[in-house]
This record gives sequence, C-alpha cells and structure tokens, in this order.
Amino acid sequence: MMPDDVKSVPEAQLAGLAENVRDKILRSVAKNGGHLAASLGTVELTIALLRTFDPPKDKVLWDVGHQAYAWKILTGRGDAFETLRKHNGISGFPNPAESSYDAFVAGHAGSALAAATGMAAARDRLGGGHVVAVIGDASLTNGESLEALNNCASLTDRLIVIVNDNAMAISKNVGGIARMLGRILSNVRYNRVKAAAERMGHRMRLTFLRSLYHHVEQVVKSFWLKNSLFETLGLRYVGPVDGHDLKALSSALLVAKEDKRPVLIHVVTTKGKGFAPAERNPTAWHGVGPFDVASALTGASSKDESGTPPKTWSDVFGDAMVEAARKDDRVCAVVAAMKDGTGLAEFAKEFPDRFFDVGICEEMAVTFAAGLAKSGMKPVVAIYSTFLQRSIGQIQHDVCLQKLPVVFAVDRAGCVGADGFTHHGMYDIALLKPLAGMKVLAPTCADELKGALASALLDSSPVAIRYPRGVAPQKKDVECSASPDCKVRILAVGDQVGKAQKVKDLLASGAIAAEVVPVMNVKPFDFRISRDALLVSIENAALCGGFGEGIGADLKFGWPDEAVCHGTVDELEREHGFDAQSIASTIRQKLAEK
Ligand SMILES: Cc1ncc(C[n+]2csc(CCOP(=O)(O)OP(=O)(O)O)c2C)c(N)n1
Repeated sequence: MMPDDVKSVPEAQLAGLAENVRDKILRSVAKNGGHLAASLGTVELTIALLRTFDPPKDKVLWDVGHQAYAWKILTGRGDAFETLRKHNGISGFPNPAESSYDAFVAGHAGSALAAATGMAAARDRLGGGHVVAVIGDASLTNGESLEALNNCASLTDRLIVIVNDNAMAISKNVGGIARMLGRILSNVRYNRVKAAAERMGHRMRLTFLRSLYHHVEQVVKSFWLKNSLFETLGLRYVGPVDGHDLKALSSALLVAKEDKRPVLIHVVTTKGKGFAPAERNPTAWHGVGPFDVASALTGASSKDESGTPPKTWSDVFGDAMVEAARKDDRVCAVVAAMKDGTGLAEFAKEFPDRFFDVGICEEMAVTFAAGLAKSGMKPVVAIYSTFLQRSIGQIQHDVCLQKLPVVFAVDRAGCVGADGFTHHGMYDIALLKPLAGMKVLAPTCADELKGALASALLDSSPVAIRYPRGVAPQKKDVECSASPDCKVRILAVGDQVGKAQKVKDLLASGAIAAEVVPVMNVKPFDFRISRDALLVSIENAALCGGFGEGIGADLKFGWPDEAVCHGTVDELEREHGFDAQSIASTIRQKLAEK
C-alpha cells in the first residue's frame, strides 16, 4: 500500500485497515523478532499522518524509529515486510537508503527534534513541505530532545512535534517530564472542558468555524495550562489526544498543519495495543525474539524451557554486581533506561537505594556517576556500547581528567546482528582507548568478566569493561601453549578467542602451526610482541582506531570502515571476511605471498 491508497480508504474501513496492519506487524515480528509493543501503539497515528500529510514532500521523522513498522508497511514496503531485520531485508529502523519515505536515519533516542528543526529551518529558506517529528515520552526526556525543544521556536516558524505518550520507556518512564505529562492527563477539569470544546470542533468542517474552536481551545488552555513547559518554550500545546481515535487524531493534525507556529500534539497511546500479552506487559514485549502467537495468547510458553538457559554476558555482569554490592555498600549502579537489558533487574530489586535509572540520558548518567565517585561511592555505569557513544565527552571531561574511579560496563560491544548499523557497538575501543588514564578490558569468558569487575572496583581510576551480546562462555577454552615452529601468532580480543581457536585448527589442518594469545587487557596492553611469526589481530570492533591498528599487526581482522548493515552475526561476518574460514584463508594467502 502507498500513502495515496491510505488516503482513499473510506472512513468506515479505516478500523479494518488498522487491524490488518497490526496483524502484519504481529506475524512478521513473531517470525523474525523485533520491536513489537511500540509499533503496535502507533498504527492509528501512522494512518492519520499519511491521510493528513504528503510524504515524501512532507517529512515525518520517527525518533528511535522502533515504532515505525506501520509507517514502513503503508509506504510501499508491505510485501517486503516479511523480510524485517533479515540480511538484505527491511531494516528494523528508518533508513532513507531503504525508502524516500524514511526522512532521517534513526536508532538512537533523542535526535528527531533537532534534525526536524534543522529540516524546518532549511525548508524556511529553500522551500518544501511540512516537517513532523514523532517522539516517545521517554525519548523526550533525553538531553538532545530538550535542547531542541528549547531552540526550535526561535529557529523556525513551523514545526509539528508529536509526543507519543504511553508512559513507558522500555521499563516505566522516569523523571519530572514523565510526571508533568501525567499531571496533564490527570487534570480532570481541563480535560473535561477541552473534550467538550473538541466535540464541538470535530463537527466543524468549515475553516472559519474551526478557527473559532481553536480560539475556545486557546482560552481553555491559557486558564488551566498557562505555565506548561511547552507553551513557555513557544510551542502551541494541543492535547491530550486519544492516539487510537482516528477522528481525534486527524482533527489535531489538521489544527497543527494550519498553524503558523511550532505546535506540539500530545498523543496518548497504549503500548502493545491490540495484542493482549503486550498490553499487559509492554516491557517484556518491547523487543522480542521469534515467538508463537497462539502460545503467547494462551499464556503457554513457546520456548523449550527444559534446563536452565545459558547465562548471557549481561546476566554474568548482573550477578557479579549483586555479589559486589553485598560485600561493599559503596557499590552502586547507574543505567540510562536499560535496567533489564543490562542485566541489573535483580540488583535493582535487592539494592533499590543504590540503583539509579536516569532515563534515556547517557550524558547525564556519566557525569552523575562522576559526582558519585567524587563523593566516595563506587559507581558502575552500565550502558550499551552504541549508546555510550553519546557520552564520550563526559567520560573524557568529567571522569578521565579527574581520574575518577568510575567503572563502565560496556554491554553489546561489537556486532549486534539484526538491529543493524545504528546499534552495532563497534567504536568503543577506538573512542575509549585515547582517553587519558582509561583502562579498557575485554574479558574472554564469564570468569574473566567477574574478575575484571572485582578488580575494576578496587581501581583508583576509570575502567571500561566491554563484552558482547549473547551467551558468555564460562571458561576460556583455549590452548595457549606456544609451539616452537609457530608461523602465526593470533591475538584475539575478548569474545574472539573461540573464533581464533577455530582459525588455529583450520590452519593446523593445512600443517600451519599457529598460536592463540587471548587479550583481555586492551589498554594498557603489556604483552611483549616478538615478530618471529605473522602477527594477526582479531577484534569484534572497528578496525580503524582499534586494537590491531594500535599494535601494528601484520593482518588485522575486525569491522571495516563502513556502516555494517543488519543480518545475523554469522552472515555479517561472512560478508566482511571476518568468519573463521575467511580469516584462515586470508592468513594462508599472506603466508604464501611471503
Ligand atoms: C540514546 C539511546 N539510549 C537508549 C536507547 C534504547 N531504547 C530504545 S527504545 C527505548 C525506550 C523509548 O521509549 P519512548 O521514547 O517512550 O518510546 P516507546 O518505546 O515507549 O514507544 C530505549 C531506552 C536508544 N535507542 N537510544
């Protein structure tokens, strides 16, 4: 379906359209995994946007972009949607390289308002259509969003901001903005009078009558919401609007479209709408792997639950944190809206007064931790590698310059697979290594991760511990003894030890003796490298600025100087010559050239 088709659907059939879109989202996510709950909540909003605006001339930016599945389906990607998150298939996030209807790359929270303000400022000078940014209530709390809100009214005259308020981040939304939105929703008198004015407004199809309604709405609002943050910052506040009521949505969008000032529409939606398990537990259904719809609906698990599931790196980290906090009451944890993902749910339960979730505010999380450390606490900041990129300035200025003992647990370091190029954690080594006094550790197994955390908590300066997505091997299962006729020395960083061992075995089958050296201490690196064999480095990180480059390895294996797309880790490794087979054959070639 294309936007013009959406416009031509008769009103009476719109509910059916919404149902079909939800069904497609549900079936595709059940098959491939993906972000379910957020996208189920924005189906009506997407339909209303496509009926009111004319993309791609009008620009619609989705913040984070995990809620844009309906947008993809209704802008010409319905048939291809079954390839969601598959290698060479539809990306799980907006990407202009995939479709001109995706106005801007998204994946990290908080960029849409700034980008939309820039697009609107360009439009004011060069011409063009409307600019609309859709942002979740939790992403609105991000520093970059608030900086954009602070500036947008003075940088452009026309901009439409839609706040999709479902009261949730991945877990419950936190902080003062969340409370403010909640207060507006629970302002009974304002909402009663506004609803009455709205009923009148809906009936007004003629422009002059609608403008009368706007006037009434303005008076109502100036009485009850005169000090609202948005109005103070120069945006006209419209709402709250029921985000599943297509009529109400369309009339609010029309109001915004006709206005000559920046407008913010406060839309209220239910995360997981239309799929009962996700409505009941939107956190569990935020991002999911493949599942069986029927079993999910009946409450039966579709997974084989025999035996305990193997521990992920995040689980191992979470357990180690609980252990450390039991021993030392200065140990505390800081997260940026990722309690569950970073494995800290148990820690938060056992030590609520030493667990700090600051919302999607990675910069603040780091400087807050610096403050905790300066005043005697032992903070561990757990952030995914890709989101830590947001706070490199704070790590350098607020932590490293003062040599503060903050520990960084850098989760999802390396290739993350299906989430694709906005989410791969490939740059932390290159970004952290140059920072004065920063130690960078890459444990090779669960035991090393526990040891790394324990020693980092005793350190008097900053330490970053990076580990990937997925299951952690319990012990380093690697044969480290050097053979006297060793032709190849493979330095394997962190999680790459298993792969290096495979490379060694492949080389051995061709009578090439190789040695594997596991590298946990990326910085400082204290291994004396003798050059009597071909020196090879393998790291699950960007090659540019990485470990191998730093030690001048003869052959360096890692991720190339380009955006790596989505697919399974195996597929992406094969595509980039970074799987064991390809590495072994490149080494054989190099030896043959010598
Ligand atoms: C900078 C950054 N930090 C963390 C995340 C991880 N993340 C993805 S979605 C999400 C919650 C978003 O909540 P909200 O904006 O309210 O949208 P909703 O999912 O509720 O629709 C988080 C924390 C991210 N994408 N970007």
